[in-house]
Amino acid sequence: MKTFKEKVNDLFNEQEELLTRPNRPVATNNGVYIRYENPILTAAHTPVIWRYDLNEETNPYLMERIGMNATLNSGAIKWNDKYLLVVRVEGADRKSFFAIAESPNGIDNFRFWDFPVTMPPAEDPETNVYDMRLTAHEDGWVYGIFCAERKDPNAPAGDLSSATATAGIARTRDLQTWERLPDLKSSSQQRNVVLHPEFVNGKYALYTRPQDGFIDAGSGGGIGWALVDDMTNAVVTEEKIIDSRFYHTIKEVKNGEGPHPIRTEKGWLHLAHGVRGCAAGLRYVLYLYMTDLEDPSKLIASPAGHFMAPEGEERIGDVSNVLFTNGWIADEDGTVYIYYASSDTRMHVALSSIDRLVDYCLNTPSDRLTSSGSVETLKEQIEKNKQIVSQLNKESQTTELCMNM
Ligand code: BGC
Ligand code: BMA
Repeated sequence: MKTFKEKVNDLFNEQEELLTRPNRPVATNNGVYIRYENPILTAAHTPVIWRYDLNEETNPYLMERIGMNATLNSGAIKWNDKYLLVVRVEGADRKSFFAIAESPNGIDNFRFWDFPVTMPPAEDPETNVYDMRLTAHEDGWVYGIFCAERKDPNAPAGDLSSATATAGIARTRDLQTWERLPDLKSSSQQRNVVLHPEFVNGKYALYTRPQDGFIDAGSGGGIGWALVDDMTNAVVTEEKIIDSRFYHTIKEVKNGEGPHPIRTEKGWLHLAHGVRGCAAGLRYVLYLYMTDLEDPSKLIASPAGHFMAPEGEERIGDVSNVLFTNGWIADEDGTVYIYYASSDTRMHVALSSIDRLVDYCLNTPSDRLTSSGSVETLKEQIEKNKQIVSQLNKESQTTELCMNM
């Protein structure tokens, strides 16, 4: 029989093994990004000191006292040369909270800080918070914008599910202490609100996602854009849609900005999620688009379809058939670390580069929105390729002839 102390040691050792497990790239040939073998964070990565009472007197069976259910939709930032995620951790009690995990290389060895984030509640305290987007703004603050969810005050008695979604706003200088600012004021509910990193015409610029109800985007046409004077009292006065939803596409039901866009020579590079309905429920996939450098609200590239969709184990989880992202990090060398969650359960990383993602956006055909349009797009590529292939064949025949001589 192991002693209590030995069992405690086992817990720490097992976790150490999990945390230090090297992550390896998975061979793929799509040329756009590389997936990695292991999820970078799971509920089992949350610290032992969170979950267990390590006192033999109060926990003689060494049980998990506070269960953790999932680690998902994480904001990301490079901070003092470390890759930091503000993880949405969901407890067994279904409440989400934020906690920071850091890695020296962005692909493995992610480790949670000892304490989760203490996020001061809003004046009208919310029940649940989730999906933080981080923006190191040129004003010097790091902002975190997230969804603050409350029970719908207008729900009929007995309806304990209807909720309202509002954009919660906080800022920090050290990622340790967070100052809560008033929630975004908007005429509609809001989820997936993201702060652009630069001032635009001297104002703060927000990507928004107006929605009629808690789940339905309804008349909300897609990803919106609003300029705001003051983040300490952020009010959406005018909002325009910059990336629309369309019938029979991957984003027909809903879409939402992922992390804030990356500035590139050819325009702002955006990562977003698109949602469609099907018999199995909502299907969430990731897509990319680009907007103009001078006017980040002007769409300049809109490649058709999804960029990443759930595969294999990613398909299964608490909310299956979901990929969601709200964090990526672009390194100085152009490498892009895409942090995404699968099925509201675990976090992954995929690697790409600014050049590849921009090439993908500018050269992937856009959606002609009908089957016949898609066939035309395909035929154009086949025609061009047939010429290249016949040229290649001619060349290889010549080589063969030469070699046979
Ligand atoms: C969940 C979110 C989800 C939202 C809409 C919330 O209660 O926590 O993960 O996106 O509902 O379905
Ligand atoms: C929501 C998002 C995410 C979640 C997704 C799937 O609308 O905001 O929190 O990953 O649904 O459940």
